[in-house]
Amino acid sequence: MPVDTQTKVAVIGLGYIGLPTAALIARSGMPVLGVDVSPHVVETVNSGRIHIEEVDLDGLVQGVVSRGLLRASLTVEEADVFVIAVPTPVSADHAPDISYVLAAARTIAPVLRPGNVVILESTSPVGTTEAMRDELQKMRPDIRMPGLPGNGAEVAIAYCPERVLPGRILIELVNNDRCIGGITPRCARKALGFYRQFVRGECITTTARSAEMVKLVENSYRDVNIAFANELSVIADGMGIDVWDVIRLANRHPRVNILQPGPGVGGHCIAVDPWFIVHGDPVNSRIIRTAREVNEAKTDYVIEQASKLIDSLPDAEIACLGLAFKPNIDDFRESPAVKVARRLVDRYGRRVKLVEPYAKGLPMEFAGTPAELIDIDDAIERCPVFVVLVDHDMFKSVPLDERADKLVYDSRGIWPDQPHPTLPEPLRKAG
Ligand code: SAJ
Repeated sequence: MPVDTQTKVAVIGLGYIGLPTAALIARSGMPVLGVDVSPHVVETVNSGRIHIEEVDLDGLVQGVVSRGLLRASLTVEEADVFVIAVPTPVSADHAPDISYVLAAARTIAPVLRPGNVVILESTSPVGTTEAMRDELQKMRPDIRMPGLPGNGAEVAIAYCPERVLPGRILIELVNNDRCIGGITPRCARKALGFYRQFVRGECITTTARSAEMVKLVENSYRDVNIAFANELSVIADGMGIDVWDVIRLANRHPRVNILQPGPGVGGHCIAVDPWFIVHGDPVNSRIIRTAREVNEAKTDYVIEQASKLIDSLPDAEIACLGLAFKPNIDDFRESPAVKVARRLVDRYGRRVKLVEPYAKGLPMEFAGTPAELIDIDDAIERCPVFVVLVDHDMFKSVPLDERADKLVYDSRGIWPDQPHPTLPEPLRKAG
């Protein structure tokens, strides 16, 4: 579809989703204003640099800023399309907080004009797009909003969730299918026309409420399936069975595809979004809530099992392999590996060494502790005990002869050929 280079776009929130989205829209030829509350973010982007880590994003941002297609500001200006990509955190009691979305609505309300399209991309509890519409209507009674009694809405409001995988954001933003939910069918069609200009994947329209649920369901589906694998791993440990072997063999069934156990679920999405559903219907979300509990409990289980192994070799140095929340990325947000390593440092102090090829320095969670960052070669030389927390390719490629004499607790199953069992037999039983 030809790009309408006259369409002015404002992206509210320049975080992990907002900044790559703004840069990609700009690359397609539409002028984009990125708005953020942080002066540091605004300055960084305007100088053509980035404040987050994501593959190839630096070059893209530098290119579109230098061509004048993307600029950042603390204040919003008039535009044709507004894309909102602000955080929607959960509170300690798992209640979703949509205050940033409503604040973004209040930010754009003064510059809103008839003919505008407003799109929410933030992961949101069902009903948030309508709440955003109500907030806009409150501030702009002069503009007719969609889906309210009376005809002839003057602006279009839609929900279109991002569904990109960290580490592949730029590829997936363009190639993934998009689900576009309008407050009315007309709103959906308007938003569809916008996305078709820079998305190569299929764009499918639905209602705003369904689109909100689609996003939550995708991540809950994954959480439930990871919980199944994590539950199996604990059961198999108790029975003295190798869970990785069981999963590999069960997955040879044409209709079985079990995911991989690990030290818990990290990142900002899969461990959070299921709570939005549970909060929306606590009585009926039994599997979804239990899956969260199983995945959270797995982190404590790994800490206890690793500790038993460590206790069997008093005074030995311990290498924790990996801190990232998943393999081959430098993202430590909500990482179960960080939680496990931190608790081991609390228990075993300076005996614990951290190995993380993607860390530039010691992550802040370890500030003030005796923990030390060492490289994998040092670990192989110095540490008789290995606790594998992340399945980075670099760890997987360590050959057997370099680790055959190590006592290994492998929470990711990266070394099926490790000669001694993950846990000595008596420790397994005690687990
Ligand atoms: N994990 C396991 N076992 C597995 C798969 C994953 O323990 O078999 C763990 C990972 O180690 C990690 C966590 O789950 O700690 C999440 O990793 P992930 O790769 O499954 O997902 P994210 O959080 O990087 O991105 C997810 C994606 N959602 C789905 O795959 C349904 C992505 O498409 C979403 O856009 C993203 O959440 C988001 O922003 O919501």
